[in-house]
Amino acid sequence: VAGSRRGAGGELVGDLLDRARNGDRHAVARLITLVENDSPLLREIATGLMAFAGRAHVVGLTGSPGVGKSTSTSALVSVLRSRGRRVGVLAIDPTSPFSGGALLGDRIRMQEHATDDGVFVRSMATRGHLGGLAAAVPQGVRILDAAGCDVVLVETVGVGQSEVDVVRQADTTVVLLAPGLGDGIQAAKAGILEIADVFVVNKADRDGADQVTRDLRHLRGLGGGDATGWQVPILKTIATRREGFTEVAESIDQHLRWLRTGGEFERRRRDRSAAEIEALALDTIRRRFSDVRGSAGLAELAAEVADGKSDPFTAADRLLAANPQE
Ligand SMILES: Nc1nc2c(ncn2[C@@H]2O[C@H](COP(=O)(O)OP(=O)(O)OP(=O)(O)O)[C@@H](O)[C@H]2O)c(=O)[nH]1
Ligand SMILES: [Mg+2]
Repeated sequence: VAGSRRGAGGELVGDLLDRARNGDRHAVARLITLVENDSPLLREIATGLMAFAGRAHVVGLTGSPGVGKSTSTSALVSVLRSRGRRVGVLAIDPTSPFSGGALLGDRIRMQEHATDDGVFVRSMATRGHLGGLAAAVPQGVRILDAAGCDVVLVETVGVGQSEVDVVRQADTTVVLLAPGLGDGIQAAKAGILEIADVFVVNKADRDGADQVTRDLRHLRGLGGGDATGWQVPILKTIATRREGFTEVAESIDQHLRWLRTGGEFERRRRDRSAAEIEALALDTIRRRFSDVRGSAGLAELAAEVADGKSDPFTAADRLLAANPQE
């Protein structure tokens, strides 16, 4: 079609979007790859998605490497499917030192859903540069949303700020812990306790699960109770035996109902949009700056600072002045 832009594979974005909306998993996968690879078609995709996204319940699942996120996700998918929901799964940067070939492992764990037309599973890797995840994940979520998923589960390893940022983009955040991972402390450090809407203590078949549960109750109590009226549930699961996930699904639904009654839903979605815009804008600035680093005298300025001929503040001002932001 004259005037339409074509992707690397020769597909029209509009055609891909139409197919994705009809549940064509190849189109969904292709679109997510385009987003992941920061394709020049990204803007066109984002524009095309506007009319079809915003319907799905976005649920973040986070926790330390090996806590059982993928196994739990798979078990949760089964429960949601039995309730007739269409489910999308986005596993973010699932390379963890704990399970080694996590990507392959995740595929195996999700295998049971591979032939189910109502389940879309995709992994998404970071693209290396800052801002990448926060900018890319919402588009991936929108694609799954537009493809008709009622629930989109976003699995992310809760170890750093970028993951916390990703989790912030969920409507409901499930934080998983397990005995024997030093998890309470880890989670507190990573700042993921504050963002939990639902706590799941997985590996409840192991010693120490009750202690983790008590620790969590204590930590929850220290929070002084949520003024907004949501009491964060603490649930126990055994993901390998699929035990406890009816309750997890129920809590997630309850949380969504609570979000919708109090106006919190809109507030969270606006926060999410703000974070996304910010990530995109910062990404653009960083890109400009990395062009700058190559071209506009950073080496000379660095030499001046190193030789004591200039102070770094003045040098930074000069670098910016030499490279105006258009
Ligand atoms: N005993 C026990 N083992 C479990 C349970 N849930 C998961 N596991 C095991 O824990 C290991 C890690 O599980 P995953 O589901 O891959 O954990 P993950 O959090 O997705 O791991 P990463 O994505 O690598 O961070 C696997 O060997 C699972 O079989 C459980 O409830 N009990
Ligand atoms: Mg995993």
